[in-house]
Amino acid sequence: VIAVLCGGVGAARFLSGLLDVVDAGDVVAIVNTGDDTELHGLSISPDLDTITYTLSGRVNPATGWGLAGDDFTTMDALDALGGATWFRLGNLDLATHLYRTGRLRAGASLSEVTADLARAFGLGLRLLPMSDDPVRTVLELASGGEVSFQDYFVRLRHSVAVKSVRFAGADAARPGPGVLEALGSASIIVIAPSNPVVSIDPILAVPGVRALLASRRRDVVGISPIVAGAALKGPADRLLAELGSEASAAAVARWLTDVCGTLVIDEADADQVAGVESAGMECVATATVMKDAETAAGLARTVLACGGTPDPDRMQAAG
Ligand code: FO1
Repeated sequence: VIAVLCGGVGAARFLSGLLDVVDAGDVVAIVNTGDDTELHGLSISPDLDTITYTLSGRVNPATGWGLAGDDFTTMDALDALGGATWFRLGNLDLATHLYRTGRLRAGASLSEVTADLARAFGLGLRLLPMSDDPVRTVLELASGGEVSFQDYFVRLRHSVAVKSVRFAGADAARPGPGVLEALGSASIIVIAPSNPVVSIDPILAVPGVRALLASRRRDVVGISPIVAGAALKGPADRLLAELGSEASAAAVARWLTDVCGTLVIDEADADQVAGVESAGMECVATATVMKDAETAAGLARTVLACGGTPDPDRMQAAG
């Protein structure tokens, strides 16, 4: 089994490549729910949906979230009523949120609903929320006050400086069903190229997860989401700098070194290898910018070949 800690868009792209080289039945994705939000009375799980939509081939390719070909006439009608429309919910996307909300209201767990949605979208891998209990990323702004993740990321377009980040509910959250078992039995654990601050840290904050990865750090392989000093998408570079670190592969290594033994960085960052190694990690430089399916598959092969305990199926896939 290959376990992958996932955020949103970057993780979804990596999973696409991974599923080109191994059987979906061997993959378990453990997904951040700190971005989750309630809007219009609907329970919305953006990272779970981005992965589901991407792996089913139905994601809006221009944005990396929502559904291709969706339209927003319901949003327009809501706007005409004076409703909040800053968080864009397409008509087809709304079906997912209506379904999830109805099931949760009827007593289903987020894990059960996620498994049913994954099946409905034809996915073969296991998609596990990091917890079925509410965990919400909260950002304290340098200008004062706190905002939810989606307020920060979408309404404020992450254009404000952040002083600190916390994960409300994490201490009381239980790992989702199967999460610790998958992390304990996987032959390799991959930290996808997601934002270490607001996508990976929430997963590590779920009680038991960080300690388990630390005990298996030699089998944990991460992929730097920072390439040549910048994030490919989103605010990871600014957040690292605002929180006292810096936007570099070596800084990502320092951020993850207690739970991760190997960092895969982009070939553009060959000058960062020494910095990654001085953080106590193995370092492999390769093409990590997943501009097409071939690059994503190649990255997956490289990741599988450079970490974890021997597993003939996995090694065969690594080529
Ligand atoms: N991101 C935006 O920048 N603007 C949006 O209006 C927006 C709507 C949206 C609706 C559903 C969904 O699943 C994701 C959505 N996202 C939007 C992305 C969302 O903010 C994610 O949390 C980020 O991609 C970070 O993972």
